[in-house]
Amino acid sequence: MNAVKTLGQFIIEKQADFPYAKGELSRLLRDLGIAAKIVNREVNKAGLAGIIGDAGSTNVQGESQKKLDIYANEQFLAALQCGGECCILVSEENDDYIYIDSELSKNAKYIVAIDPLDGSSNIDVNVSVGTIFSIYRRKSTDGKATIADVLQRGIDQVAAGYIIYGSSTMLVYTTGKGVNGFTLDPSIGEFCLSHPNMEMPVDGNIYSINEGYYNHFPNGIKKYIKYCQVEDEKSHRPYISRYTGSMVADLHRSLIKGGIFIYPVTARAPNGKLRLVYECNPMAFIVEQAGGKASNGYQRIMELNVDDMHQRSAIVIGSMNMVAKAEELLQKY
Ligand code: AHM
Ligand code: MG
Repeated sequence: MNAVKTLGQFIIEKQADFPYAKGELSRLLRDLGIAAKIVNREVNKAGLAGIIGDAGSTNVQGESQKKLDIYANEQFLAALQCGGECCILVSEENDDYIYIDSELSKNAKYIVAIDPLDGSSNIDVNVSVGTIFSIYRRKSTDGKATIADVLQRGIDQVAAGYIIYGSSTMLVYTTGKGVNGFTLDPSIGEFCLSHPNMEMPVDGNIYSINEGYYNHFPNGIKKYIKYCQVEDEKSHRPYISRYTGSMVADLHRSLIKGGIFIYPVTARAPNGKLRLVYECNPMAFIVEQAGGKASNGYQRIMELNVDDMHQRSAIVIGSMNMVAKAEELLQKY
């Protein structure tokens, strides 16, 4: 009989990969896992709990907030406050970064950036949503952590992960030594290792992009979409198109089956829609660790400078060869 390995056991085991680790990152990951279970419980019964729908407020980006956006944000903040390992939280739902001011956190070394509930427009219709997180080590050595600690590039991430609240709930994360996926077993309330050493196929035949905006796309993206649709047996084209409106769900599928996810600049979103710090960078870290590629079409996502914690970026991410082809066309046209 195969023994079950829980997320908690796995994290402790992997701590040995970091010779000087004192267990802080492990505890931080554990705290995020606990908050994920609480959010999962509410997402699962959203229709019953009166928490479907808009909260009547907007976030810093002027997007309307769902009640579950706010709930998830509160849960992750509470978990980090109790954990004592995180000094600053950056969230899609908060205009400014939040100092974690608890007695426990006074020597905290880590900064967490989070999109607590990504794809939240899908909640009301029972389609998968996700959480995306990114973890940085603070660079300043004394006093309070500063904005410079927050504005680090993606290559400085020490860990990143996502939770997908789907037909099953999974937590997938990396600390820079490969990618591992854990499925929540609701009967024991634990994330259990189900997808060890995830590797993204170098090629695929599924593309994810909101084609409704076709007329607003740059020429290179239009050419790539046409390339996906051409009949060519050798390269398995035409490709299949899948787009849920939840980046986590679309990328999770690409990670497992191979594929490409694109959110380009558009006439209406001249800098792209997705946020660099808590959407693009963590997903780029995971995808690269699984053998895939992530860029804005011209430059590696994780090397982009961060000037604003809510800044947006175009993103072309997924299987190595598919991303390379999209980049080639973007740069040519
Ligand atoms: P959100 O953070 O406000 O939920 O927006 C992010 C989501 C992504 O998950 C998804 O890929 C994208 O927005 C969908 O946007 P659009 O409806 O413009 O295609
Ligand atoms: Mg989001």
